Amino acid sequence: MIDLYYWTTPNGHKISIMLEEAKLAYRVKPINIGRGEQFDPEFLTIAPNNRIPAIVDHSPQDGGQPLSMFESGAILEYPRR
Ligand SMILES: N[C@@H](CCC(=O)N[C@@H](CS)C(=O)NCC(=O)O)C(=O)O
Repeated sequence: MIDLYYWTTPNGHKISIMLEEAKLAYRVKPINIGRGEQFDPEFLTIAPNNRIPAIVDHSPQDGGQPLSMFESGAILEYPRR
């Protein structure tokens, strides 16, 4: 399962569209950037650039620990089954 840290912006939509098209299971975790939620310390451990989108893959292909990733271009290139 992938957690998508998201807000309703074009960069957020890029990732929700990719996840839908790839038919991958994901949960949306809203980050209201208008309220400054991108600066919450818990979110900064996932996205130290204080920007959405970001993801946490709880089942990475290598069977390792949950993997967090930020930057929409990197997320789009991240290989998944
Ligand atoms: N280069 C980044 C840009 C991400 C970005 O600018 N996100 C905006 C929303 S579209 C954001 O989270 N802004 C919050 C802020 O700057 O504090 C990417 O492609 O992921």
